Amino acid sequence: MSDDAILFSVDAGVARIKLNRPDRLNSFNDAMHAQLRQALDRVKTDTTVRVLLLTGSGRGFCAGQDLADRAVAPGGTGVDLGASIERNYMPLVLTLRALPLPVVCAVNGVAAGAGANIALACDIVIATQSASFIQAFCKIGLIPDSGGTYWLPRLVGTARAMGLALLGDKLSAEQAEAWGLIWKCVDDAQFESAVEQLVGQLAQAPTKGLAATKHAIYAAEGHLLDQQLAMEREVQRMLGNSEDYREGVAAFAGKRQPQFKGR
Ligand code: T3D
Repeated sequence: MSDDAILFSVDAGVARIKLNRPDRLNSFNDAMHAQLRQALDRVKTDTTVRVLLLTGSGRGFCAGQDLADRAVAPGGTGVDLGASIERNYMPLVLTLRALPLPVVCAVNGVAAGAGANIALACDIVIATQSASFIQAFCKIGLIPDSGGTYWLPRLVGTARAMGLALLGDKLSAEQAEAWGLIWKCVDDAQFESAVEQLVGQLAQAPTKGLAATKHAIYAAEGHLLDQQLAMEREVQRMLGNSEDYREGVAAFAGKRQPQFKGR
């Protein structure tokens, strides 16, 4: 096993981040947050990267905060969790949402606590059939953080959001797909190839257009129709000047496959 809390690589337009504390179900400690921040900084600035894949090592995706790092005990003093959220979880979620490229989360096993909600912060969530999602916070007296109270009602409606958050039951990947919490659940045997096919496709796609699409869809959550239409007009104006748009139209006319450059 590697000592690195994450594994990071960039190849053929795909940046890969693998959470790598499998003996702790890839739960977050400070080292993992720091290494993740560094990797995301590189993704932000490396113009060769056209898709980011986030996944986990071993049998789990991520079990949220490493509770072994929280030295609290009954009768003792509390801890300022707000400081941890401010320093680590908030910037992580906001960075994933803001990246100017598609972010795929491949949920390879259990995703619990902040682990579940960081998966939901990604643009496309694909899960292996044996994976599951657990809003574990209620079992330790906390609220769903890392965007949990924001994504859950939007993705599955208030009734299901409440059930998941207040009961902390395990939601299977299949049920998560059926409820619209995630994009897709794939048989365990096909999971790896499905993930590779997905990131391969996105790495060849018109990155600027995809980035603008994700940002427009997220912006729609706070817009009225006329505001959204105005936004679409402005974004389309910008994309009409992109190299990839010209290539897409030329490829269509020439009845050939487009060769997008992400510009
Ligand atoms: O603190 C702050 O900064 C505020 C932010 C908080 C964000 C949060 O994420 S709070 C929520 C924290 N997470 C949890 O409460 C989940 C805790 N884990 C579990 O409930 C279970 O492990 C799972 C349901 C995820 C999986 O269960 P199972 O039976 O498949 O595995 P297991 O046996 O419980 O776990 C395997 C090992 O990983 C085990 O270690 P051991 O006994 O083999 O030495 C277990 O202790 C360890 N582990 C799992 N989750 C965590 C963990 N160790 C530390 N922290 C964890 N979160």
